[in-house]
Amino acid sequence: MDFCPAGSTDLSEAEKAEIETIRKHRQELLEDIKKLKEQIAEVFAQIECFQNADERQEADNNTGKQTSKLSQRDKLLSLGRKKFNMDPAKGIQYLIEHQLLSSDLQEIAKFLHKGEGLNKAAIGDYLGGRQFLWSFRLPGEAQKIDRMMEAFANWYCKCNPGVFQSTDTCYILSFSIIMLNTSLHNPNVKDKPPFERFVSINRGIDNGGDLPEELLKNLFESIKNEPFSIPEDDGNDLTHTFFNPNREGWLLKLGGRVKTWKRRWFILTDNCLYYFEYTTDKEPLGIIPLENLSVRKVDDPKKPNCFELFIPNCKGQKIKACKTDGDGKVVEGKHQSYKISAATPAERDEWIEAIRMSITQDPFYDLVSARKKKIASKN
Ligand code: 4IP
Repeated sequence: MDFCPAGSTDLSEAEKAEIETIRKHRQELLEDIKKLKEQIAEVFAQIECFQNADERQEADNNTGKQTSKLSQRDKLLSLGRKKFNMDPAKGIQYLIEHQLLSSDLQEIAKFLHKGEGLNKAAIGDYLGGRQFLWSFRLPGEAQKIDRMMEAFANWYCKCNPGVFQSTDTCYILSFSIIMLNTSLHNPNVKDKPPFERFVSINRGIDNGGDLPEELLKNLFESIKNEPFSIPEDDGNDLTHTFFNPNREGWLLKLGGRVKTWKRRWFILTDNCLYYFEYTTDKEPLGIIPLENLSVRKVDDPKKPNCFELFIPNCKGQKIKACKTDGDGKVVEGKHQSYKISAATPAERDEWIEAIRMSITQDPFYDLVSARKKKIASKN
């Protein structure tokens, strides 16, 4: 299915950009699914390989020969890395159990730092508080970002005594820098902050005092001139696929303009809600990014156990989403809200809860304001 070209009529620039983003995202998802399939095939091949090796080993033992320990070790290591990419803690446990890694923290740190065959998001997830931006991606979960940034601030202040009055200053400034980088260089952010705004965001963060303007100016200019970027992943990013969704199941969905109820297979993953006609469909009928949406329980005269997705405080505005029209073209969604009916009250509540957890909220602002409050209460 094709997305409507960015130049189609009736769409504002922002909407076109949004559709373009959704299109790219979809493409990434399809590529991830492809990689995942290849990976699954590889794991199956390895399992088969192990079984054959075991059989050979048994046969060799009977004849007094030894199978090559080295290649067996490589295979186990490769499997351990794959396990790590799917579940970092289990992967490490597997590697330790198979004596491919010692439980010594320094050894584990070296292994992660080398990162061979390891997925950066998984490394970020596992560390949750030990290393920094250039070697893995920040995890999406606010608490983990908080721990990681705190660890960074502590370490930075230890290595650079006297730069900041407290580690909280370093913590807040680091966040401001990340936000500045995004605001200045993300093409979707139209309102580029001037230097004065960067100064005002950082007012009073150094134990109630201000950081030297020159320091802020240097930081601002350096980021403006050259964005820092987080390295691309080596692939294998399982978090962005339908492989392990937060939730999936059948629900009834009410049409946007024509109010017909359709039974659709819903998948909640990666902060989006996807719906399909059949569970086996590769292409979704529609994609609803959950960013800036809210979810609540509602009543409907015709269907039980309803909930709806809506834009808080915005009556009459359409939800940004895309769907396949009758001709198979991808077009903008027409919904001001999505009314959905679950089979039971319990399922409805579980969906509401899962969607709430998935709704993207930029955690940075909450984290920074908590730190600022902490500083204010200290003074
Ligand atoms: C359709 O009704 C379906 O309910 C569509 O759902 C819906 O699109 C259409 O909404 C609605 O007109 P008919 O099949 O009776 O024509 P689905 O795509 O799941 O089949 P949404 O946007 O809900 O996907 P509008 O807004 O296009 O009319």
